[in-house]
Amino acid sequence: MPDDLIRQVPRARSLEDGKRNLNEAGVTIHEDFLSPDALTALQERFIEQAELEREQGVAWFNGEPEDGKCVEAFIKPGSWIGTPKGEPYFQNISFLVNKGRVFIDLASSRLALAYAGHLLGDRFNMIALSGIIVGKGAPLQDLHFDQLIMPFVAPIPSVMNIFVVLSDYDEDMGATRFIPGTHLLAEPAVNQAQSGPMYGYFPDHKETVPAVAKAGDAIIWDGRVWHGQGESTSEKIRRSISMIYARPFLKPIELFAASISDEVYPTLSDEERALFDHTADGGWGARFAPRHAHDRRCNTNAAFPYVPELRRGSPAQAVRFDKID
Ligand SMILES: O=C(O)CCC(=O)C(=O)O
Ligand SMILES: [Fe+2]
Repeated sequence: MPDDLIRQVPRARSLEDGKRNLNEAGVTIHEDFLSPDALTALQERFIEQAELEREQGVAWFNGEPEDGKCVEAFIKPGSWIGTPKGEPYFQNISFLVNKGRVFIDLASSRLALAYAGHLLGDRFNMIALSGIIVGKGAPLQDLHFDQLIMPFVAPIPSVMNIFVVLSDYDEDMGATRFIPGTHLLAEPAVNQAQSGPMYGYFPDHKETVPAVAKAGDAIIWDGRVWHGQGESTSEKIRRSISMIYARPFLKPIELFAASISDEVYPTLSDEERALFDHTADGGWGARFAPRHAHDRRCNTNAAFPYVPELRRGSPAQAVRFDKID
C-alpha cells in the first residue's frame, strides 16, 4: 500500500471543490447537500416508512427476528424479510422510487445529477434508490469497491454512490470508512481483492478513515474507491439514502421498469423515466415490451406494440401501439 494515500475524507461546500476531491481522493463529503426543508421532509418520510415496514412485517433487516423469512439472495448474508425483535442492527428500505415523491426529487436534483455526470459522463441512469439504517451491533462490513461486478482494473468509474445522510453520522455509529485515493490504484492491489470472500471484497482489513458527517451532508464516491460500513457501538441510529448511478451497460441493482408501481408510474416525467432506466441505450440495452394489451409502459425512446403468441384461429391479437389505451 503506498504511503502517500490521503489520510482523511476531503470535504467540500461547492460542486467544484467536490469534483476536485473526487478526482484526487475518489470520495468527498459535500456539506449541506440538502436544504433544511428538504432534510426535514426526507427524514419524516423515511422514518415513517421504515417503521411501518417493520410493523407490517415486510421490513428487510438483519438482526433478531420476531417473525419472517430468511432470504439468501441479498448482498448481506442472513437477511430477513419480516418483523424484527426491537431495533434491528440493519434495515434496508428498498425501491424508494415507490415510497414518496421526495425521494424521486432527491434522485433527480440538480446537484446529484451534476455529481453523477462528473464521474459517469453524459450517459448514465440510476441503478438503486434505497434507504439504509444502521444500529448498535452492526459489524464492520468487509472492505470492498462497488464496481466489483467488473472483473478488471478500470481506468474510469462506471458506478458511483451518493449517500445522503439523514442523521448524525459519527464514527461509533458505523460511519462509512474509506481509503481515499484507492480509486487510482492499479493491478496488484485490485487483484488481491479477487481472493476475498467475493470479487471486489478484500480478504483483510486495512487502515481506513471514517466519513464523519452530519444530517444534510452527502458522502459521494467513485465506484472504484475502497470502503465499507463501520462497526456501530452507539445507541444512536444511523440513517441514510443510497443513490447509485451507473453507465448504461451495467445490470441494475433495482430493476425499475419491472418495479415502479402503477400508482407512481404515471406521475413520472420523461426525464425521470430516463433516469430510472427507461431508455433503450443506443438502441441496444433495456428495450422492453408491454406486459398486456393495455400496458402503457414503454421506453423513453421506443414504444413496442403488444404482440402475444399469434396463431391462426386463436383469439389472441396483437395491439398496435397507437391503439393501446
Ligand atoms: O452503509 C455503508 O456505510 C456503506 C454501504 C456500502 O458500502 C454500499 O452501499 O456500497
Ligand atoms: Fe459499497
